[in-house]
Amino acid sequence: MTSSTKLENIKDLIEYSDEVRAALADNKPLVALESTIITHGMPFPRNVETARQVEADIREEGAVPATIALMDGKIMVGLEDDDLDRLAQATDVMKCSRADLTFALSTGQFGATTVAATMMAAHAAGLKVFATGGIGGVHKGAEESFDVSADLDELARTPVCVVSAGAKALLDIPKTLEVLETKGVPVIAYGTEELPAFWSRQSGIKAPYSLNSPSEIGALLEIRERFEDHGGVLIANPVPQANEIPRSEMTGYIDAAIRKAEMENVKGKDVTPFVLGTILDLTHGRSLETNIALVRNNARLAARIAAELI
Ligand code: PSU
Ligand code: MN
Repeated sequence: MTSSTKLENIKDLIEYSDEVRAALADNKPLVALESTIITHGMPFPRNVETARQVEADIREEGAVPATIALMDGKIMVGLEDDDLDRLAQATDVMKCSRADLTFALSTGQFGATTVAATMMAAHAAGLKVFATGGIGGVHKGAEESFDVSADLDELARTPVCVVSAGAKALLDIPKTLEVLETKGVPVIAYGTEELPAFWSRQSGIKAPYSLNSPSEIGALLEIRERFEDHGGVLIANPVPQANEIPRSEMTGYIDAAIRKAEMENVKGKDVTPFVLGTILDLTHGRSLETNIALVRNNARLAARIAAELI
C-alpha cells in the first residue's frame, strides 16, 4: 500500500468544521490546535474560555483555527461551538497520543489529542502548522521509568511545524534536546538565543538555532518540505515577559509536584496532567495564567507562520 493510499483511507475518518472546510478550499492559512490542553491541562471553565480565546487570536491574525479532537469514531478537524462545550465539560475523555488514537476511534469514545496525535491528525487533514503550550519530552528520572513522551517520535516522523513555549519545565530539558537532535528534529528558539522553559523565558540552555521572524521560519519549512520523509520542526517561543514565572521560582514548585506524583505512585500518561494540576495548586492559579498567556502567544505566531506558507 502506498502512503498516498493510506492518506485516502484516513480522509474518510476526518470530519471538518464548516469554517475549516471553507478555508482549505480557499487556500487560507490554517492553524491546528490540540485538545488535551483543554481536557487535561486546564480546569473548567477556564479551559473552554481559553480555547475560544485562542481561536479568536488566530482569526485576528488572519488565519483559521482547527481544534482537533476525537468524537463518535471521527477525527474532528475544527470543532463547532457545542462540540467544544461538550468536550470541555466531559469528565471521561481519553487522553490520546499515537498509541491511543485508533482505540478511541474504533470504540467511538471521546478523545482529546496530545501533541503527537494532533500532529497525526493535522497532517492527515493537510495542515502544516500547529500551536500548543509545551510539548511532552523526556521525564526527569527517565533512566528508571523509561517515560519519554511519544511527542518526540511524532516530531521525528510527521511533517508539521509545532509552535510551543519549549518543553514543559517539569521535564529533563537537556535529555529532551538530545533526543530531538538524535531524531533529526530542528529546534528553533524564536527571538532569543536561549531555549525557553514553558512558564519561564529562560532554561539556562542555549537553543540549537534561533530565528527572528515568521518569514525566516517559513523559508526553513519550505526547504525542509523538499526532503522526502522529513519530520516536524519545533519552534520554541518564549512566554511574554509580563506573564512569566521566573525559573528560580518555578523550580521549587516543579520539584514539589514531581515528588507528590512519586509519593502517590502516579504513572504513565497520568503524570503530565497530575504534575500540571499540582503546580496550579502550589502557585494558587498563577501557573494557569502563564499557561494561557503562552498558548495565546504561540497561536498568534503560528498564524503568522501559516500565512508565510500560502
Ligand atoms: N502542554 C500544556 N498542557 C498539556 C500538555 C502540554 O500546557 O496538557 C499535554 C500535551 O497534549 C502534550 C502532553 O502532548 O501533555 C504530553 O503528555 P505525555 O507526557 O504523557 O506524552
Ligand atoms: Mn509519558
